[in-house]
Amino acid sequence: MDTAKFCKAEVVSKFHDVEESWDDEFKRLKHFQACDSDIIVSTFPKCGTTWLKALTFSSLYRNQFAWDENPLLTFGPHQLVRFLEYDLYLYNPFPDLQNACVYQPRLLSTHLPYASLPTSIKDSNSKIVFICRNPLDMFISLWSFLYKLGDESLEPLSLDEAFDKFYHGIYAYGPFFDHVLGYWKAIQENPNKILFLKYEDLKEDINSHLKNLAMFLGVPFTDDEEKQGVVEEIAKICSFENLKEVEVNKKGVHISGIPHTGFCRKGKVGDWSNYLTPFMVERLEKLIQEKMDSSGLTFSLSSKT
Ligand code: PAP
Repeated sequence: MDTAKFCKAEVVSKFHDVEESWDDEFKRLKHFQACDSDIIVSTFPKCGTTWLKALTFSSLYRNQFAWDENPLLTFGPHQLVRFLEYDLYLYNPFPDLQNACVYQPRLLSTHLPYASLPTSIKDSNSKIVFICRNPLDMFISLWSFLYKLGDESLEPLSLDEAFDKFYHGIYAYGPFFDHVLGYWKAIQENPNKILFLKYEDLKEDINSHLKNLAMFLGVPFTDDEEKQGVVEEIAKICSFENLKEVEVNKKGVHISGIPHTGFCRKGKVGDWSNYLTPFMVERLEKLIQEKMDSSGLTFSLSSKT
């Protein structure tokens, strides 16, 4: 495992004012040229990005490092799978992608809506792994995250204020429902390009979803690997309980300035019930019904296990 390469890949960046720089960032990203072999982890924030990065990284590259040297034991998932828009193209239209991706094929990530992806991602044979989460948990996860990050000189955003913004789709990456439905529609048109996962399904049965993921990535688990328990080992190393305890995830700071602890909070399905008022729940349930309508996409709001 080449530690120096990962350190070199850490471009200087900081948490930025999204509204000011968003257009510029989108323009810079247009320079990105996807390769047919690229894998892109794509998510709406707080839907399982950290987990999916860990799972994809470990499955895809499992034969490229010794078992007890999984880079996840030393680096955070966000250091290993870099965001196109946050990390790489934020200040540089031509970032060093070779150093950003230590292993091959390239594994990158984005929070961009499908409609805003660079055309080369859509037009090439690159693959997209997408994860969504029920919007109630996603919203609470986001609110808790932003609350912790709040500028100390500003009043923190109350739950009511945050709810109002979320309900009206006011967020840097656009409305949650449009984002999720964008990928949902894209997969109907091109099922071989996108693997569409749900956080709650992974929570319920990680092993079979991990096998599907590896199959989709073109690196299916062999019978021998299955017998040796490789699937269970990867699930374990990527689990919330394990990632939370890794030194770098307890003490490290993401290049955006965000402490790594911010990415591992509770990792549960149904935590929304500890925060949302019955009125908020009713409004969100109606909104889900209205937005998802005839799409065929549904969400589990509580844990089935
Ligand atoms: P990001 O989009 O900012 O990278 P993301 O990783 O999508 O964040 O979301 C963080 C959520 O995933 C947190 O949920 P919570 O606030 O409801 O607790 C975090 O705890 C959860 N999470 C992080 N790692 C894992 C994991 N390995 N397994 C399950 N959930 C996880």
